[in-house]
Amino acid sequence: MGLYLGLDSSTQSLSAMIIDTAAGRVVLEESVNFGKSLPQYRSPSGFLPNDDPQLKHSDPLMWVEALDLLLGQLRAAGTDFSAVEGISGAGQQHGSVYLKQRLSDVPAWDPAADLVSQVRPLLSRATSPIWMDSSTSQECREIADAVGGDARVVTLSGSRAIERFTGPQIRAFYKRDPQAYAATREIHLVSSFMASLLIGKSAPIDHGDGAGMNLLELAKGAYSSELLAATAPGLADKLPPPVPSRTRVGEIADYFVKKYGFRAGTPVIAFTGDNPSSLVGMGATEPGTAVVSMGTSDTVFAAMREPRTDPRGFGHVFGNPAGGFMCLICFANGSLAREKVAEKAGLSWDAFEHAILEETEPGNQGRLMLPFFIPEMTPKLLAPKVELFGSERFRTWQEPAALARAIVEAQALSMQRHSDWIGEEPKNIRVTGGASKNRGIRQVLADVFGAEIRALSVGNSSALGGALRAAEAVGKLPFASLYETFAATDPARSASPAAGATARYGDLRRQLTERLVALGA
Ligand code: XUL
Repeated sequence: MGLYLGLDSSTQSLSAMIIDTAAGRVVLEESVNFGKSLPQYRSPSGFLPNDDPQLKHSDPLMWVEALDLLLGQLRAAGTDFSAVEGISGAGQQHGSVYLKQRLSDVPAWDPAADLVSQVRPLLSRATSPIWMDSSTSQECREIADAVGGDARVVTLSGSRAIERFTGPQIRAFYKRDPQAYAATREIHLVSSFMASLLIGKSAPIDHGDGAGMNLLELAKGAYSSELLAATAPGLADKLPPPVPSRTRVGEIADYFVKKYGFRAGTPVIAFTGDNPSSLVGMGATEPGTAVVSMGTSDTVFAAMREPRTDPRGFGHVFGNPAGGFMCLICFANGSLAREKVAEKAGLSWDAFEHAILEETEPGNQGRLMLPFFIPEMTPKLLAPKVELFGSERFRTWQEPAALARAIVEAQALSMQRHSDWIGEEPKNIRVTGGASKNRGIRQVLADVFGAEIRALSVGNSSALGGALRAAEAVGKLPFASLYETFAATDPARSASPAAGATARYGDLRRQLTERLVALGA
């Protein structure tokens, strides 16, 4: 039949997509929203509320429980798991899970009990720092100093030492709770943890997501002894090995065969990070097409011809799951900032779109807004700050339409400036994520970048990427032919630059650059 299952363990939900490669269609999509379906974890947005805005942790047991819940939902929806020929998936990047035992050393999951009660006693750390955490500046400094400076970290790992990356987070854990660190036998990324649950053993870490740890030596695809030593003692023994993304990491555990009816021996392909997975799901694993993903965070990413690095230190180089490398720039204040501005300006989401398209014009009469409601990584800003600037007439929250355009244009200009180091101006941009449904936002991206904007018909590109990666690795179907079927663009959701619009951004681009430079970017 050719059914492949892709999973996406993201900040707010765990999602599944099943594709049928023989019929060329998505069979079904299903999702568990952590806040709504698992309120007992007290994480309405997928992480534990904390008074300190820099601390962002999640309960990893929530992800475990979500897996049983999701598979149960899929079975209730009539899914015949015995027809699934391969599984892969993705996890939110950088987050880490700490275990007292190697998962390969624990008894097989018992199908008579649920997964969460079997994983609970294995945790050596009750919570997992996630990508939104920005509490490790001190540790980043220490790691960079230990290896001889920022430039050395970039050369080795493809990024500066970054607060949310796994290495600095591990160092912070080691410093804050050395006993618990010493009692930790294995540290997983969210991606390798989810794959481990499925195979009932320790799954390796793929090069795509592994590159977001500040621990992997990109050129070699192996952990860097310098970075390991700079991060925490004995770390090499606690990490699963790094592997190419298309590695078959094991077979589905008996637990899932007995409980949900998977076929014994169903192969599981290494899980990767949500962005690398999305690169596949968006059909963008060849250079020339950039992706703008507008979810909780906004990310801009693209396959790279050669592994360049960002001289300003904000962008990253990760592994491209199809081989080679990809670049990525992440903006924490994505949808959250757009939604906050819409709310403060008293605009519904439809009114927000209307304001951009019908009530304002490209260039917004020189008005811009830099909106940082939560700590930002690009540019690095640990204390939230919202700044309106531009023309003298733009000093208050009383101009809702101008505000809507101001934030969207500033975000697009910031994406453009912060991706200039890639050395290639994208002429084709594919957009994904909730905000990409907004016609106004698509038009601003087209105008600012002077590029054709296309959205895919499929919604969750990260889950789709998982299913496609399973089909490629297990079913031996080339990505190019899979893209033709599954990464088709939706003509109703495209945008082209309006005549003369791109040229109208010269002044705003200059203003924004000045502000970014003033912020140290
Ligand atoms: C990328 C990043 C985020 C998360 C979101 O570096 O931190 O995009 O992957 O899940």
